[in-house]
Amino acid sequence: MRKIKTILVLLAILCVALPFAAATLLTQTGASDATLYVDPPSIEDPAILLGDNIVIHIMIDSVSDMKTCEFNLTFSPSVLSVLRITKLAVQGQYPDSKLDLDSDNGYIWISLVYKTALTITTDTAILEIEFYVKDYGATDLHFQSSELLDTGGAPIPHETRDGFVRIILRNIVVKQISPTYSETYVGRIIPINVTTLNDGNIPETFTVSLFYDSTLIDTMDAVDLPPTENITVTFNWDTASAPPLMTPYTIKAEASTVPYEVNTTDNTLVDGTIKLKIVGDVDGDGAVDINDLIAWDDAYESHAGDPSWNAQADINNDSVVDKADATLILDHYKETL
Ligand SMILES: [Ca+2]
Ligand SMILES: [Ca+2]
Ligand SMILES: [Ca+2]
Repeated sequence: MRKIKTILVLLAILCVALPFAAATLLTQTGASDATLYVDPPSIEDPAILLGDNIVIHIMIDSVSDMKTCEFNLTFSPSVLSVLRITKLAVQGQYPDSKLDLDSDNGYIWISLVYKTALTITTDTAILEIEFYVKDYGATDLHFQSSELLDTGGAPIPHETRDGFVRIILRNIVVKQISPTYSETYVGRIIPINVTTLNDGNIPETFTVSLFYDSTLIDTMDAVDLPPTENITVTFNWDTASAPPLMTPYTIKAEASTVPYEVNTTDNTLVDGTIKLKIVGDVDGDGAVDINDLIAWDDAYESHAGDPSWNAQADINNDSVVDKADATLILDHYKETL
């Protein structure tokens, strides 16, 4: 009997306590919806340039009986500086405020106190901040600390959502052209390396085209090249279709431009020349004659790297100067440009 009584008492306590617990839970759940945040959540517009201004809002949502809103918002002082902070009227009220702004160290500390505590049920802007764009780069607009207080001075649980700003730099630069030969025989395939740099701060996809004089050799793709990284692509120029000339061909590389590119001049590089010769014209004077046979003879039986080696006497490009090369000279004997 006594046991039953005890159980009944316990049940009675639970019946009273449970609704309270549930109510407390509901209150907390409701309170945790309170959010202090930056709007827009992210600014990454490539049209924003150095020296431009950008405006963000500090917003609040789902809060009851808020008397005080206080926070420290940090940002990268190398990217942004603060131009203006404007208090906005909420439900007809402008709050009293204290401000500690430090653009050199990148923070805004502010305390807003409302005469009549606010109950806010929809996304509401409480502050407008205008930044000046100092440099390229990225920065969070980070709530390092924040406090919402009710009329009694008790903290209101809440979430914060940071903002993010990226000042986008887009620039492709052709850095280097490295032809394998400066003079060679018509018909050879010439590998030419072209090095291109993504000098911006976002990954880039673009094309690189290589020309001899104004004639296109080929176009190749660079896909998602990360910021600050180089890519080297090898073009194989089949010279069979280009006529041999006394004047060397000029080699030029062009990277396609990307939107909002800050410098398009450095997308083009003219670097290096390649002289295309008649097959057998060892000395490159425009005629295949006895002088070329003499030059061949001087290099006879040499291998690449030997003291007497002459790459131009190796007509068939097999790294040795021998009779096969003389045969090619004789095949083209008396030819001139
Ligand atoms: Ca460029
Ligand atoms: Ca010659
Ligand atoms: Ca040879």
